[in-house]
Amino acid sequence: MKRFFFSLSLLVASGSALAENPLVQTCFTTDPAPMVHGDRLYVYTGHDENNADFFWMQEWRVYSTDDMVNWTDHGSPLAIEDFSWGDDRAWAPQCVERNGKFYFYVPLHSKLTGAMAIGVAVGDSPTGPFRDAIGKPLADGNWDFIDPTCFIDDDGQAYLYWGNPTIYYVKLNDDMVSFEGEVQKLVPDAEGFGPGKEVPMEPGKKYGSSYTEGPWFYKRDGKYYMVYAAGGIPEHIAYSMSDSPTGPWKYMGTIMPQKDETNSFTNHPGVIDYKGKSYFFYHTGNLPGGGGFGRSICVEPFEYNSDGTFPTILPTKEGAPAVGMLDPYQRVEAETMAWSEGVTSRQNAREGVYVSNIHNGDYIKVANANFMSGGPRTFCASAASGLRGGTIEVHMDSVDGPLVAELKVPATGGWENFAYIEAPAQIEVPGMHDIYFVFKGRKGPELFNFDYWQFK
Ligand code: FUB
Repeated sequence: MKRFFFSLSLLVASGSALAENPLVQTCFTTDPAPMVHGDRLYVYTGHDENNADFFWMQEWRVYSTDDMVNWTDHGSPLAIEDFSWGDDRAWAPQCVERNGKFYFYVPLHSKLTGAMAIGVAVGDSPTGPFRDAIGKPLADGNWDFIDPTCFIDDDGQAYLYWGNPTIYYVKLNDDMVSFEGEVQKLVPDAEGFGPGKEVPMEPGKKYGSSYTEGPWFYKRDGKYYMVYAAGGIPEHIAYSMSDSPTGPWKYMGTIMPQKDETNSFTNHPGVIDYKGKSYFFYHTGNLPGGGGFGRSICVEPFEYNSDGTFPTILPTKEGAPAVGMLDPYQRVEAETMAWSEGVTSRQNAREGVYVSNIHNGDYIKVANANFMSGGPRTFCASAASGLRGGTIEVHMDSVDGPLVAELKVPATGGWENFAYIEAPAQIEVPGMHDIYFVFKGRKGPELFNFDYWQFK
């Protein structure tokens, strides 16, 4: 089959795909911490439990993209059980790379002190596996000890900041898992971190500043930025700037105002540049069934003002435009998706992450697939069913758009007995399309699990 490769920039410019917020629909995801490695953007998250009444969080998760619209679920490479000294509250993480190792800083509840602590795990790849790097907390013993943020300065000095509502920091040693001396304490004041509001139930008394939690520390064009959740509950996102990595800090104002329509009393920032554009990550409670303890990560594109300050960034449903496209003639993991309804993901040692909990009428959307000029001829997928299976209908551009293929998934003798199955393509669909995998079968039970797909 002859295929023509058009200029990437031409096709991307003409593509209209947008990241849809929230970015992940298969489970609740919180506290986004972006990191660029190679040509991919990774986002490390927490995971709110279904029907939770507090932040009873048990694991951290990783997602990645190379086009800002299709996100791949890498599962959970780190959880509370990986820290022998921890027992609960897998809160806001950040992962950074140094010398080919990936350092995953996390807050969790410590069995040693009965309070929160900062832990550090290490892995050889951005998706893990990760292991507790030191077998004990990096910093322990204080309810303030949450939400670590790490930045490695141009001179190689790494800084770790954290804290709610006090800010703490250390200069990490080159090993990234230890530091010399005492933890430094920075009590945020109004000049550095904005005016504090009144303390509820204590008329006339004000908090010392607007800083609340969730710091995100980085440097851009010689200036240091601290972006954070502010204003107490409900939170908005504000920022401060400095000429030095350890302050003094100057309050610079609000980035994302508190909006009732975010349906979450917390918010949490992560800021990064990727493929020449700037992105602001945050979370809302806007997945169906979500709320203050059922949050979901989102992204907005933005441009810094010419003086390096932030514009106001508002939460949207649309998110960020595509900066790339997907090749449907390569194997694509089923857990790579722009949007989905009804399905969740699971992972095992052999397949890694796969799509599960598939019922009649559920679907997955994959955006900006470039079929080029002449195909496809065949649709292939790997799926498993411990019952009677079902059908993957492959539609273009909407759930009831042109039908390209109908792939019958048989009973494979087990929910993890994956079989490779092919179906002929019924029509040609040259050019750029959004692909919809619409799942059909008996109404009621789970139909099958879905590991990967490819067109030929
Ligand atoms: O996700 C648990 C906690 O909620 C985080 O540590 C805070 O930043 C807030 O988002």
